[in-house]
Amino acid sequence: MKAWFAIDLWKRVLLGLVLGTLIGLAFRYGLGPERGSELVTTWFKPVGDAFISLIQMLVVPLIFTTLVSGVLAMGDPKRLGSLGGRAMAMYMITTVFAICFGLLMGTLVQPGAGFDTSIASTTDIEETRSRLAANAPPGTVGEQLMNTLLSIIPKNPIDALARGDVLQIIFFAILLGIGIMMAGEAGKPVEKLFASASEAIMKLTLIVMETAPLGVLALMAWVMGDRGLSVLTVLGKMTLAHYSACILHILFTYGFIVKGVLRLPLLPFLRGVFDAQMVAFSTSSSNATLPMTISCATKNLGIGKPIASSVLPLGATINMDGTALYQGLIALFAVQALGIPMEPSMYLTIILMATLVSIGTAGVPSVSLLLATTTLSIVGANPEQIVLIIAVLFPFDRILDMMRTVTNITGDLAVGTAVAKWEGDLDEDVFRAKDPV
Ligand code: DAS
Repeated sequence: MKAWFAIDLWKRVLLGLVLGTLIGLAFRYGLGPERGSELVTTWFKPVGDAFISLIQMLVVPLIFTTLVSGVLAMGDPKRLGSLGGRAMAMYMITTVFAICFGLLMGTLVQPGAGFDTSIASTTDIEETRSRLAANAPPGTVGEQLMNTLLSIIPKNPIDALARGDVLQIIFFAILLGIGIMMAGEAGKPVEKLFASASEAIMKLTLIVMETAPLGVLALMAWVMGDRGLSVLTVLGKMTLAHYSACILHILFTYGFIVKGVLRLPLLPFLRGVFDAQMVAFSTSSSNATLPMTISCATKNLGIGKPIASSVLPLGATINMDGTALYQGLIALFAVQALGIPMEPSMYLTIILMATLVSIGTAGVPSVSLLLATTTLSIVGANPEQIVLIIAVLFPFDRILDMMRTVTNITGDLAVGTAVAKWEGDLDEDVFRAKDPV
């Protein structure tokens, strides 16, 4: 047993991912889709759900205690302004690059060209119509964005903590930290309380992350057993365009930031984010991955806790490069599949809309596909065509969402590394410790 835990966590998680995939495919193609799907859903999905619940259990206490103690550790509220400003700027820049990669691969691969949209069954279409009706956010994208920004202020912080509203928790934790700081000596007992609580929750996170190999195995066995690889046959070109765009964005955009801008070695970064990427890949949820993202940031990349506990929860909620990239790709898929004429000016509109949609997307599985209605409407798809395109994509979205979520959290960690370096809160000895050279 000791030998098992002596192995690097990322190697154990990778083993879980590979084994889970093979098990899932064995069930699906060995026992047939129905029987295979039934067995993996009975045996593996509960273990995977338990793992997701275990890590989600950490999100609220981790963000709240670490962010309050992080703000206090900064010592100067003005630093929050510079930190926040740099993070927001980096969020926007990397998101625009992500969409450009999505548009590039959508143009080169042409995933929608000659696509037979009649594969969408009437059931798929009806189910999609009701899903869209149930999830349709009120008002225009501008109003939705305004609502998202206004909703950041919690009327009742205890209720925000109870509901796990990440943006409201971040808002309240920052103000509470500033309040404790301004209380001077009278605030010291509370400051000590939050510092020790944050330390305890970080340790608890490390313990829970030891279950990641089993959790990832169970989730991959369920997903692959339930969905199989039909995404490659039905949406082969879309999958190719999406995965290649994400990989190019991770290697070139984040690679340029780490190596070109920060002058840090790229391999330790890629090695340092790998655990979080595996959890993101298997859970398809940035929010569920957040404890692992914060753990990788502090333990592997040497990012200071004040920055890890602010930039990463904020990023998990409003910085979703993979999601934005996919919105650009869906727009081109629809234009190609439906034969809609594409004006050059529409590329700029797609970039703007995809950026707004990615800000408004929550960090949970497959939510951004339902928000694609806005992106599809701006390229000229009518309501019936929008339902059709989403109905075609929905059955396979989980496999595509896995890569979106990996890209989302990798982008958060790249921005976190940059902001930590610029704020002088990056322990480069820790960062470089992963450097095998
Ligand atoms: N699954 C979402 C996330 O958690 C991304 C998406 O749906 O695009 O990041």
